[in-house]
This record gives sequence, structure tokens and C-alpha cells, in this order.
Amino acid sequence: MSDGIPWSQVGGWLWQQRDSIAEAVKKVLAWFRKPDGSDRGILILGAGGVGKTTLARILSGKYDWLLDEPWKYGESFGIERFKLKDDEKVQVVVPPGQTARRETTWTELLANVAGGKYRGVILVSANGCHSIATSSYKDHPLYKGNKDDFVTALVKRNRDDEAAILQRLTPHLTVSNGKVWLLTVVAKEDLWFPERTAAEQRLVDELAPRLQAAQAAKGATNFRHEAVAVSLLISNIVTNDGETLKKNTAGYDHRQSVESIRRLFEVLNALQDWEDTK
Ligand SMILES: Nc1nc2c(ncn2[C@@H]2O[C@H](COP(=O)(O)OP(=O)(O)OP(=O)(O)O)[C@@H](O)[C@H]2O)c(=O)[nH]1
Ligand SMILES: [Mg+2]
Repeated sequence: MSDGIPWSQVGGWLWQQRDSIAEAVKKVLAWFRKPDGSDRGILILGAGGVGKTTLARILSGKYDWLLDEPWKYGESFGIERFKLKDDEKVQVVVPPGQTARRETTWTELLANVAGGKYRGVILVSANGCHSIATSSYKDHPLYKGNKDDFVTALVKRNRDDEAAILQRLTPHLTVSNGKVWLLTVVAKEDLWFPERTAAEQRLVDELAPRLQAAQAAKGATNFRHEAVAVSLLISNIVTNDGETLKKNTAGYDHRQSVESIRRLFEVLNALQDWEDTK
């Protein structure tokens, strides 16, 4: 083990993390429910196959990151609303991310961001490692005869799309009414961990000018941004036919994944505290 934890203790260690994260999930659920005079929910936005539904399932306590199998990617077709059983007004709203499905759902949701309907927006990206729901990669329009070239082209197109989504979202935050936070989640760290320095730089370059505009317009009391890299689960990117497009990083283990989820919850708790500051 990398940092001196013997294998024999890993099971126990993971179990403890499970307990502490289960507590954090409870806290987040209570936060969603908190009556603050409004029914403002949380919007999760991002391209197709980045992990939005996965994240919403973790946040709403529907997915157990240690016990449940990572499921095969299936694109979402309509807006998913993760209602709390005992308070249907409080919602985590997740529109589908595939380009063809955006136009019918995103316009109104973005107008709602500007209208102050959400307490926060979680923008999910994956450093270009989006899942695809294609049978074989050879059927994909970007495939031109070579698999490596295809994966490179796909990752590049995905990164451009991530930048375009950020560009589309931020003006709505800048003009929005009231207090709002933005949490940038870069998911699938297990797939791009060796490229983390470049990934962080790209994020800073793309975010900085857009955040400055929102911060200047709204001020620190009304706008807050946080960013976190996370591995919600560990898995390869595979096509529906089972072809592997990108392998998870050798040596990236459950301990790192669970640590990243715990960091995510720490950030969410910090955002919750910030909401209460005047
Ligand atoms: N390796 C890895 N896979 C992940 C991670 N998070 C989610 N996945 C997988 O990525 C795939 C896509 O996840 P979803 O949550 O369904 O993606 P989505 O953003 O909701 O996609 P759309 O519904 O099309 O907008 C699933 O197969 C997940 O199991 C992660 O952190 N690491
Ligand atoms: Mg989905």
C-alpha cells in the first residue's frame, strides 16, 4: 500500500469511511430539506456521460459507493428529479447532458438559474472522459479507422464541449437574483489521475475569466465558487459491446476514491455554511 496502510487493515479503514460518509450524506439530505423560506433546489448540469446521475444518486443516498456495482452507462432522456421522500418540494434537478437532449430542457432551467430558483449549481465535467452509449466505437462518427486517434479526438471534442457548457452557464449566474453558489466537480479522477496537473491548469484557465465576471457582478456575499476533483467510482470506459476505450489508472484505489468523495462532502458542507452568512 502506498502510504503504509497494510492490506489487512484496508477493509476496516474503508468501512469507517463508509460510516463517516454516510453521516455526511445525512447532513446534505438535511440541508436539502432545510426550510429557508423558499424551496430552492440544486441543479446538476454537464455534458452527457460525465457522471451527473451517478452524483445525484450519491447525494440523495440512493447509491452506495462501496457496495453497489458501477452500472453500465445509459443516457438519461428527460429531467431527473431526486425528490426527498418526506419533502417533495426540495429537489436535486438533473437534466440530460447529451447534445440532442439539451435544447428541450436546458433553456428553461438556465432561465431559472438567472431567476434565482436554485441555491446552487453543480457543474460536472470529467476532463474529457465522457461515457458513450454506442454499440461499437467503430460506429461512432469520429472514428476514422484508428482506435487511438478516435479516443484522442473524442476526448478533445468532449473537453471543448465542457468549456462551451461553462461558457453557456456562467452568464446566467452573473445576472442571477440573490445568493447562489457554483460547485465545479471534475469527475472520473480515476481515469485521468496521471494528467492532473494539466487538468487543473485547464480548469483554472477556463474558469478564471468567467468567475471574475460573476464575482464582480454579485460580490462575495452573493456568489461563491468551489472546485473539487472526484472519483465517484472506479471503472473503465467501455462501449455497449464491451470494448475498452479508456482504462482506469493502475494503482488508483478505493482509498483514493473514498477520500475524494469525502472531500466533496466537506466542500458541500462549506457551501452550506456559506449560505447562512449574511
Ligand atoms: N471511472 C469512473 N466512472 C464514473 C464515475 N462517475 C460516473 N461514472 C460512470 O460514468 C457513466 C456515466 O454516468 P452517468 O451518471 O449516467 O452520466 P450522466 O452525466 O448522467 O449522463 P447523461 O444522462 O447522458 O447526461 C456510468 O457508467 C458511471 O458508472 C467516476 O468518477 N469514475
Ligand atoms: Mg444521466
